[in-house]
Amino acid sequence: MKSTPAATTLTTCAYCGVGCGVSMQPQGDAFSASGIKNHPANLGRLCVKGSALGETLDLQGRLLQPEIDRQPVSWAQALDAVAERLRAIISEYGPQAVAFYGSGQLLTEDYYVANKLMKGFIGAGNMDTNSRLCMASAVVGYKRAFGADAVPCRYQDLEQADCVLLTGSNTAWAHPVVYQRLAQAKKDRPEMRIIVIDPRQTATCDIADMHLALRPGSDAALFCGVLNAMAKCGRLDSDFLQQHTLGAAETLRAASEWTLARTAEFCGLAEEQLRDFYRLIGGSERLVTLYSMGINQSSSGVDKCNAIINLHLATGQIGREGCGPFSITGQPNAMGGREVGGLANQLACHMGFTPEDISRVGRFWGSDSVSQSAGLNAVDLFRAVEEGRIKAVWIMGTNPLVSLPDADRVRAGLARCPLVIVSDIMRDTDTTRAAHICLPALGWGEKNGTVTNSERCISRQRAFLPAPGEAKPDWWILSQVAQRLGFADAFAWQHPAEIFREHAALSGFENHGSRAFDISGLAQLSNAEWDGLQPIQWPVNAANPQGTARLFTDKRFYHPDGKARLIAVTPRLPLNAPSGAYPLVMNTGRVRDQWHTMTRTGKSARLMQHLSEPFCQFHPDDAPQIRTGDLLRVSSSHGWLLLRAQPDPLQPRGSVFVPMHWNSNFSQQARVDALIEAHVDPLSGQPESKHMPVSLRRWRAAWQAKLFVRGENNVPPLTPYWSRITQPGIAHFTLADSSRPTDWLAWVNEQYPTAGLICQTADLGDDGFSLLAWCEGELQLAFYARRRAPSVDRQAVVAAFSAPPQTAPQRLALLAGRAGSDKAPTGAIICSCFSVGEIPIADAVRQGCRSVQQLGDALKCGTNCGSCIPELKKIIAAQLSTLAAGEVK
Ligand SMILES: Nc1nc2c(c(=O)[nH]1)N[C@H]1C(S)=C(S)[C@@H](COP(=O)(O)OP(=O)(O)OC[C@H]3O[C@@H](n4cnc5c(=O)[nH]c(N)nc54)[C@H](O)[C@@H]3O)O[C@H]1N2
Ligand SMILES: Nc1nc2c(c(=O)[nH]1)N[C@H]1C(S)=C(S)[C@@H](COP(=O)(O)OP(=O)(O)OC[C@H]3O[C@@H](n4cnc5c(=O)[nH]c(N)nc54)[C@H](O)[C@@H]3O)O[C@H]1N2
Ligand code: SF4
Ligand SMILES: [Mo]
Repeated sequence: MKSTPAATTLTTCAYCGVGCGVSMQPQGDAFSASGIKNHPANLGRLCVKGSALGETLDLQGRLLQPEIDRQPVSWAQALDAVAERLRAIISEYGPQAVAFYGSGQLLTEDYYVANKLMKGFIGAGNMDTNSRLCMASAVVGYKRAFGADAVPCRYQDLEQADCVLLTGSNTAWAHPVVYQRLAQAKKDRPEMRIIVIDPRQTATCDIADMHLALRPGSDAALFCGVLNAMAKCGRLDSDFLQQHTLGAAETLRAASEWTLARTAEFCGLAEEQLRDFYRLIGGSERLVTLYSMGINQSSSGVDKCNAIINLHLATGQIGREGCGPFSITGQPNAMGGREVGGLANQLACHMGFTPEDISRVGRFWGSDSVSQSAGLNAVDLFRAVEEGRIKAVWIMGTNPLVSLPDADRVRAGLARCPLVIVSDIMRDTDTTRAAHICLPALGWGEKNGTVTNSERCISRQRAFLPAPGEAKPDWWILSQVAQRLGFADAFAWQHPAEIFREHAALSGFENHGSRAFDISGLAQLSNAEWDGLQPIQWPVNAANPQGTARLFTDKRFYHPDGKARLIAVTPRLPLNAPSGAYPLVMNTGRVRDQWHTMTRTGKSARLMQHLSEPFCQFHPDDAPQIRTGDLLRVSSSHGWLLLRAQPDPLQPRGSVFVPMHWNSNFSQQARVDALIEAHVDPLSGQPESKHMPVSLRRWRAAWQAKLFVRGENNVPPLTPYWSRITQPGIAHFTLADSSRPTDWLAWVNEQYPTAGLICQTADLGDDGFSLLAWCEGELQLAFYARRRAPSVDRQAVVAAFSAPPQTAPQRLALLAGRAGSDKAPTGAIICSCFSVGEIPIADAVRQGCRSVQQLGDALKCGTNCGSCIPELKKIIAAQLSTLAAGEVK
C-alpha cells in the first residue's frame, strides 16, 4: 500500500534527457503529474510519458527482496555474498576480472559511488555504461573540438535561432518537450527555419520547412558539403577561425572535395534541394544543429559529430545566442554519467587516465590503488565476459540483453560468467533472468538525488513514495558492498547529499579553470540546501555562482592553448552494406509512448494504446507480397524476428524501421538487437545500431488470434508469434501459428484450462473460431481466431470483463468481437492523453473539422501534451484527400 504524503512533491521526470520539472500531486492513493511552470527545461509542459508517470508507480512485477539464484534472501546474506564472491575472484584473477556496467538512469550520487568503487578502490577501469550505446561519439566529438566534453548550448538557443537543423533526431517523439518549444517558437517567429535531416519522414518533419531524406549514414558528407559551400560563398568567420581555432586550413581543404555534385550523389539527394539547403544555412546568422542517435550510433559517429562542429566553428556560430552544435542527451542522467566518469575511458569529473589525473584523483579519494588505465567499453566488456577474461559483472539500471548489439551472443556469454549481479527495480527482465544475485533498487519516486539534463542543468529527483519492500537506493547498495570489501572509510556516507558534496568538491579540486565540469560552488550545500536545490546549469563555481547558461561566450576553449579544433574528416558509409542475401537496411529507434526496453512504460495500458505490437515499417515496393495485417520475418546474418508488417509509402525505399523497445516479456521474437552486428566507432566504441542489412519474408500464419484471459500474470501462449498488450487485470495477447489445430477448444484448453467454465463458441469453419468462457456470469476468457488478423473491438471486450453483457444479442455481439451497444469503436488510439481513437478523429474531419485546433475543440485530442499533433495533421490530410477524391468522382 502506498501511503499518501500530505503535499505535492517537485521532482524531475524519470525519462528523457530534456529533464522536465514535474510536480506530483497526491490524488486519493494515486498521483497525478503536471509540469512545473518555472522549471527552465519545460516551463510547465509535459509530454505523454511524463503525464503518465503516475500510472507506472504500482508495485506489480517489482523486485522487492534480494535474491540469490532466484531465492529470496536477506540483505545481509546478499551483500555478504556479493562481497565474498567479488573478493574471491579479485584475489584469484586480479581486479581486471571484474566489471560494472551502469546506466544514464542512475542518479549522479549512485553513479559516483559505482565509479569510485571500481576505478578508485577495486582498481580496474572496467566501469562502463549504456551511454556507450548513446552518446559516446558525441563525447569524443566535443573533446576533440573543445578539449572538454562540454555542450555549449541551452534550450533557449533553439528558440532564438534563425535556423534549426535537426539531424538524426526524431525530436517530436524522443524529446517531445523540446519539440513543443520549437513548434511554439516557430509559431511566434514564422521566419524561423527548421530543417530535418533523416532518411525517414518522421513526425518531427511536421514542423520542418525542409526535409532532407539523405542516404542512411551519409551525414558527414552533407556537413562537409555545406562547409565547402559556405567557404565558397564567403560565409566563413575568418577572424574567429584565425584567433580561436586550429585546423581550419586542413579541414577546409578536405571539405573542398565535397562539391555540390559529389555531395548530392553520396547523400542520394537532388542537387536542387541541396542548393536550397545551402542557401538557407548561408542566410542564417544564428544556427543551431541539434543531433542525436542518427548521428552518434554509427561506425563513424565521432567524425559526423566533428563535421557538424566544424560548420559551427567555421561560421563562428557558437557561444552566442541562438547558435551552437547541440548534442541532445537521451536518458534523464546521461549527462550526470559523463560528469562522474561513468564511461570506461574516463576516470572521474572530466578527468582521464593521465598520470596527473590519476595522482590527483588518488590523493582526493585517499586511495593508492586507482586504476592506471582505461577499462573496456561496453561491447568489449561483454566480449571479455564471453571469453572468460571477466569473471564477475555487476549490471545496474540497464537491460543489456535487450539493448546491446548482438544481444543473443551477449546472453550466451553471460550464461558462462561465474558471477552476474544485477541491480534493478523489476524482478523479471531479460537481464535479471541471467543473474546469480539480484539486488532490489529503489525506483523513480522512491529515490533521492540529482540528474543533469541536455543543457547541463542539474535538477533534483525527489522521493514522494515510501521505500517498497526491501528495496534500497543504488548508492547504499554499492556503499555496503564497498564497506564489506574493506573500504569502509571511503564509503561511509549516510545521506546522498554527502556524496553530492564530495563529487562537487572533486570537480573543483586542483581545477583552476582547466576542466569544464566544475560545480565546486555547490560543495558546501547543507543537506537541507541540497534537498531544496533549484535547477542550475554548470559550471557553478566562484566565478559563476549562479551557474552558466551558455558556454564559450568568451571564445576560450579547453585545449591548453584555449583554441578550438576543426577536424578534417573523411566521410564513410556504414560498415555493413546491403547485399543479395540481405538487400534492405534496418534502421532502429524509438516510438512516442514507450521507453527503451519497456520495463516501466510497458506497465501503462494507456501508453500501449498508441502502438501495441512490435512492427516493421517498409516501403510497399520493397516487399509487394507483404500486406498490412501480415506477419513478417526480418532476418539478418545474426538472427531473425517475427513482427507485424506495416507497409508505409513514407518509408524510404531500401530501408526498414523497427522499434528498439519490445523485450521478451512483451513479445516472443522481437528483440531487435539480436539482429545487430556489434560494429563500433573506433574512437568512441559506440555501436552502429541503426544500419543493419536484413531481408524480409512474409511469415505465413495459418491463423491469427486475439486472446484475453482474466489475470494479468497469465503466461503467454505457446505459439511462434505472440505479443502482450498491457491491460489492467487481463492478460491480452495477439498471437499467430503456422499450423491450424484440428480441435480449437482442445487447443485453448491446453494453454488455458477452461474446465468447469461455461463455454460459448462460434465455429466459423475455415474462417476461424471464437470462444467466450464464463464463470458465474463473469467473463474469464475471450478468444478470436481468424485466417488473417482478426478485427476485434478491444475496448468492448475489455469492458465485458468488468461489465458482462446482459442480453443474448449483446453476448452474441461479443462472441463476434464487437460491442453489443451502440458505442462506436475507436480504432487505434492517437491521443494517449485523452484516449481518442483514429475513427472518431476521422469522423470529425469528415464532419467539418479542418484543423488540429478544431479537432481539439471537438474531441480534446492534442490539447494536453501535443505529442499526437503530427498524427492528427496526417489524419486531416488523409481524410481531406479522400473527400477531395470523392468530389472529383
Ligand atoms: N519516446 C521515447 N523517447 C526517448 C527514449 C525512448 O526510449 N522513448 N529514449 C531516450 C534516449 S536514451 C535517447 S538516446 C533519445 C534518442 O532520441 P533520437 O535520437 O531522436 O531517437 P531514435 O529514434 O533512436 O533516432 C532518431 C532518428 O535517427 C534517424 N536516423 C537513422 N539513421 C540515420 C542517419 O544515417 N542519418 C540521420 N540524419 N538520421 C538517421 C532515424 O530514422 C530516427 O528517426 O531518446 C530519448 N527519448
Ligand atoms: N537497436 C538499437 N539498440 C539500442 C538503441 C537504438 O536506438 N537501437 N539505443 C541505445 C540507447 S541510446 C540506449 S540509452 C539504450 C537503453 O537501453 P537500456 O538501458 O538497456 O534500457 P532500459 O529499458 O531503460 O533499462 C533500464 C533498466 O534499469 C531498470 N531501472 C529503472 N530504474 C532503476 C533504478 O533506479 N535503479 C536500478 N538499479 N535499475 C533501474 C529498469 O527496470 C530497466 O531494467 O539502448 C541502446 N540500444
Ligand atoms: S519530454 Fe522527456 S523529460 Fe519531458 S516529460 Fe517528456 S519524457 Fe519527461
Ligand atoms: Mo540513449
